[in-house]
Amino acid sequence: MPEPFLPGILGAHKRFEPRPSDVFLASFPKSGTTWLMALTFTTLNRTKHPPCDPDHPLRHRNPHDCVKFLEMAFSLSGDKGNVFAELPSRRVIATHMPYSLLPECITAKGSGRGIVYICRDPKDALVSMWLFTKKKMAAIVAGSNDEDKPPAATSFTIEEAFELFCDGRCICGPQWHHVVGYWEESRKRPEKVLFLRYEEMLRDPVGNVRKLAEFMGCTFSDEEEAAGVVEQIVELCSIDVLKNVEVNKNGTQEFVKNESFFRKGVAGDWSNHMTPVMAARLDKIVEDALQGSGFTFLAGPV
Ligand code: PAP
Repeated sequence: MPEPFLPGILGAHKRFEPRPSDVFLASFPKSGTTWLMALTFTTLNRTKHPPCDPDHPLRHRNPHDCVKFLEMAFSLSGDKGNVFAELPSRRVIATHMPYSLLPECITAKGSGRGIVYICRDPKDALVSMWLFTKKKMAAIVAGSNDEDKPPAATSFTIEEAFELFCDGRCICGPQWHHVVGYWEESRKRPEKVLFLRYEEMLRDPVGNVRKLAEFMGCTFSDEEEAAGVVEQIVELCSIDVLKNVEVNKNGTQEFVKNESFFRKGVAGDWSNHMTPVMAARLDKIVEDALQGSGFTFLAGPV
């Protein structure tokens, strides 16, 4: 964990007050969080904001403005108020924290609070994170008046990113530990943790949105199914639609342009940036680390 994240994590542990109806979206960075935020927000709020509404919040707000990160919100608010206290129920809250770092009030047995985890092939998460980091560093450098700007911020190579990732030295790393922590919990308590796979969601978005709704206790009615509401949610939250929303083309979050959250949105893009030798090395590291866990990234539907 980078040091600047620590006060936010501590703040979440000390001051977050959960509600039984909360839904937590957990992920290793660059695994499809933004997509999951959009799908969850739209699914839960579909009565108030029908997905076909031309004025739907996602048509003028970035998903990161609709769903906040637990640790980041506490980090930004310092010792001041708890931004989540002001939100109406049902709240949707995101986190990149590993399962082992979640506040006990969220994980406690019998707490009834739902966690949806999204997992992605580590090679694609790595490539996505590397490209995002380069963009973020370039934006920080461009916005800085400091004479001592890091001179070669954007020259961060895939080889450098790869070595750090293989060592588990990246935000929330090692990635495979992050995934397995949630996967194990989803096996022990499937009613508490829903484990989704980015690649499966690309293959069958409608089926996965149905699964998500069922998990959150808001299954689509026959009327909604007949009216094509699930398909409308999938369409609204598709990368092509979200990419073209004005705020996602020109808006910003803290040091990050909103457009950086929407790149290709496919499975297997790693092969355009990593050599087969690099891929085989990472696959082997992951395979060795996961031995005995019963989990594999190569599995089909879980
Ligand atoms: P975060 O950790 O900063 O929140 P996150 O949203 O988890 O990022 O991951 C970004 C990835 O999800 C990007 O992948 P890529 O770099 O390989 O393209 C991004 O393109 C992808 N993504 C964002 N929105 C969608 C979407 N609606 N459908 C599918 N993929 C998406």
